[in-house]
Amino acid sequence: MMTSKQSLAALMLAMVCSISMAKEPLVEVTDAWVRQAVKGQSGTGGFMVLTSRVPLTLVGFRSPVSTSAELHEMNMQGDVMRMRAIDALPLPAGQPVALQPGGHHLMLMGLKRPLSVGDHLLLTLKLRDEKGRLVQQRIRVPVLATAPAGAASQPHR
Ligand SMILES: [Cu+2]
Repeated sequence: MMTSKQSLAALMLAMVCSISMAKEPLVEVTDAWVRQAVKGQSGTGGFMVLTSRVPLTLVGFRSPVSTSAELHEMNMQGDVMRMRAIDALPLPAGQPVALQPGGHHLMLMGLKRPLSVGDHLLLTLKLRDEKGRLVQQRIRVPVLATAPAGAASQPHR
């Protein structure tokens, strides 16, 4: 038999749990993956599709496995594909925005360890809302050798 103090604590815990369960992440992240990196390799790319529920701007990433995590874009300059860091990528409400090979992507630089297929790593998305407030969302991303099947707009079977 629970004391009233214990049952109150249990009730409060249940309330806290239901609140945090109900709070869905602002950004739905699908097909996220980071490309494997062998020993001695200093950087690698990360890819995902981001669909925000409200208008947000992606302003960067953070990961415990690398000293920096930049948002990059790729552009053709003449015949040469070049990439450069950008500060922000708009995420319009309800519209999927793809970070993919050959386009916008996440660049992990200064890798602290090799990333092997089967590993998972934590990534923090740094986002800014329309009022300029910083919102952070944490995701868990698998390490793969190539893009997951179905990532390229093919319907799921
Ligand atoms: Cu890059």
